[in-house]
Formats: sequence, C-alpha cells, structure tokens
Amino acid sequence: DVRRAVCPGSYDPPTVGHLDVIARTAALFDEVFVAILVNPRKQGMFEIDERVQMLTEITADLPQVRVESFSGLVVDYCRERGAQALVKGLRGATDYDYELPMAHMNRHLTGVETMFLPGAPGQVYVSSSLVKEVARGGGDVTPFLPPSVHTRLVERLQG
Ligand code: COD
Repeated sequence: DVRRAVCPGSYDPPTVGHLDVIARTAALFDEVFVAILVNPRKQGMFEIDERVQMLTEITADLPQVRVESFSGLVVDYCRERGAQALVKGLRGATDYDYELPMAHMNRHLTGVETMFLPGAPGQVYVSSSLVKEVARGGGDVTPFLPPSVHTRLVERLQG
C-alpha cells in the first residue's frame, strides 16, 4: 500500500519551519502532497501561483513531494489524492488548541487521521505572519526563509 500524507497550509510565504515539517513528513511517507489553501476571503502577500512556484523550488530535492493548491474542505482533497493522513507542525499550545478541533472534525468527516510533528526547537517562533511584519518594518528575516523565498519577499517589498 502506498502511504500518502497531506501537509496543508496557507504558505504565504513558506518558511524554514514549513520546509522542516515537509521534509520530515517526506521521510515517513511514500508520497507527500503540499496543499495550499485557496481562500478567496483572504488576500495574501503572494498569489497562489507564486506560492506553488516557491514551494516547488524549495522541495525540488524531495522526490516524494508534490505541490498543489486546493479549495473547499481539506478532507475532500485528501480523499481525491488517496491520502490517509494530514501532517501538521506544532509550535506550541496555541497551535495545539487551534488544530485539535480540526483534527477531530476531519476524522469525524472522513476518517482521515491528523499527525503532529513538534516544530524544530530553533524555529518554533517562526511564522509567515511574523516574518512579513518584521520584513515590512525593515528587519532582517534571512534566517527564517529559504534563500529563494527570501529573494522574492525582498523583491515584493521593493516592487
Ligand atoms: N514550525 C513548525 N510548524 C509550523 C511552523 C514552524 N515554524 N510554521 C508553521 N507551521 C505549521 C502550522 O502549525 C500549520 O500546521 C502548517 O505549518 C501551515 O501553517 P500556515 O500558517 O501556512 O497555514 P494555516 O494555519 O493558515 O492553514 C490552515 C489550513 C489551511 C490547514 C486549515 O485552515 C484548513 O485545513 N482549511 C481548509 C478548509 C477546511 O477543511 N476547513 C475545515 C477544517 S475542520
């Protein structure tokens, strides 16, 4: 049986924290779908196409990984792809409180399991929203982004 996992998120933009969770998931599963939620009510800094491109670039050395976007319910996306598990990174109690009801609801809906990976200790304070805020204010966010993502962020803020 092929074991497939889905790593869903907004990825606006993808950070080193996201990449760590994706790479660790790729070490455990045969196929990993990195799934970017298309949220029409939320205007991001990057278009969905740009997020697909960035994630494709930074996961190029992980042959198990495929990057796609999805809209609607994550459980329906999992069913379409034949994925048995959702994998999420946990930075701390706030992530847990946010994720636990979704994990229960998703399991209730289709039986899909959610698995949590502890965030890497040096990266638990890294989030897309904080990185954007610090970068907008002129702070150095180089350590928090894969180099190609950092380049795009700098271009976006200058452009
Ligand atoms: N270290 C470890 N993990 C991290 C880090 C880090 N530094 N940064 C982020 N993560 C993890 C997050 O905890 C999360 O698990 C994942 O990476 C994605 O993070 P974001 O911020 O890009 O994405 P979110 O939290 O906005 O994504 C939420 C989802 C899109 C997954 C969720 O809203 C969803 O599934 N929506 C689809 C609609 C649906 O099915 N709704 C019903 C749910 S019951």
